[in-house]
Amino acid sequence: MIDFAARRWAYMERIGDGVAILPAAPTFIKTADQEHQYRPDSDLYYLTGFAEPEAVAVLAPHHPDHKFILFVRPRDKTMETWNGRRAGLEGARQRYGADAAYPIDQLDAVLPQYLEGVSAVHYHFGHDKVFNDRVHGWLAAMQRKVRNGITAPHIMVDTQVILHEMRLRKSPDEVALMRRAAEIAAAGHRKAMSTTEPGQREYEVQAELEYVMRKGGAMGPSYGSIVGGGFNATILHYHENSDILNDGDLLLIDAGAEVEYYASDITRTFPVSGTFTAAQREVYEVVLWAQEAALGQCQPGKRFCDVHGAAVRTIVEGLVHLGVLKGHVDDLIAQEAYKPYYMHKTSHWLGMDVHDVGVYKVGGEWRELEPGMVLTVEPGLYFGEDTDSAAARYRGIGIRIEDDVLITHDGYDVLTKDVPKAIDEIEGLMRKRSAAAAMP
Ligand SMILES: [Mn+2]
Repeated sequence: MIDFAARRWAYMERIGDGVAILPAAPTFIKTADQEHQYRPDSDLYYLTGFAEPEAVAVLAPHHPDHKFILFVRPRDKTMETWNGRRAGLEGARQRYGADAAYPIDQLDAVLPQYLEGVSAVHYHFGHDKVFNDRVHGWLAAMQRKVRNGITAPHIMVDTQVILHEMRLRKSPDEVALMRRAAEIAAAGHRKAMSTTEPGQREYEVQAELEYVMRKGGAMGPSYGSIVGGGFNATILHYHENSDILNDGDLLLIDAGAEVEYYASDITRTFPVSGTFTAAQREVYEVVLWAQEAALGQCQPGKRFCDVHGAAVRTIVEGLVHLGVLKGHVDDLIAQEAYKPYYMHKTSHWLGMDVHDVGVYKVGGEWRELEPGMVLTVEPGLYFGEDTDSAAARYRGIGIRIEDDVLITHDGYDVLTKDVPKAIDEIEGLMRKRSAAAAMP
């Protein structure tokens, strides 16, 4: 159970006499009058637990009475009958703990009063241009009134500076939710591995996997599931998931679950037939070694770049071993000779957002890993349709192995360890599938 009030107090302590403005995420139209499923803004939800659209939270630690203000949609019997329940003004106070609540349509009239006498406004200039303009409008209007003795805020601070640093370090209750998101997705991946058969469509495997995740209590996938067989496995963000899975091809699945707005993010690659070919095995072992090398860097005091550096070194050593690259490992790394086959980074932060908040460099230096940070470790190798002749033997092989990793006091904890990734474990799980199918 997340203690949102405790989070707000911790945050307000850190913004001092500043005021934070946190708007709800906009809704997006899918087609005509149909909306995409609503996903609350992570910053707003992190501090309030409020998940409705058309809302704004204001945190004003300097205010004597109203430190937490919510602007929300008022109750409306007809609208609620059609579109779902609303907390309304009373719910904002009683269920979400707001000191004051106003209808959202009073935002322009009421919000500026909470900015008087305040030095800094904390706000995320990210993506909502319309709301950016409103914030600027309030500040400009206040600055026009300074001759009347009003003090207008003169510092704009992005929520990246304080709030995103808090979100980067996961508390034990957040880790518990992320662990659940990881376990549910792991169960989905195991199900995919143990039901895939040659001749199936990619979406049939996607359906098995997503069924297990939703049935297991996830809100749904944390991002669009990638289920790609054969050459589709060499397309990093393949999303059609519609082709036939052929005997002899690899299947790459990159899919995670969302649990109370916390994400998991897992990739596994396995043979459609249940048995790796010799060429697939050679490449798979390189990627697995690279992941092990990268995991070895996941400990407090190591820098974010060390994880990628270890993966790249092992990938290059492997490509030399496979005869795909020729030369000295250090030179090949310096020349980025691996980029045609390994073109993405090894890690990103993971949390409420799949590519979670938190800057990667501090003062120009890659930041040090600390206990409570969660990152993915996901090296890969891809030999696409236009692979050069040196790698012709591996053409059509796309492999990525991705786990979610919590940095602990003495090392790391792999949250997604319940999905097999060693070759014999994968083949063992898939053999049970054939045995079950063969039973009378
Ligand atoms: Mn990822």
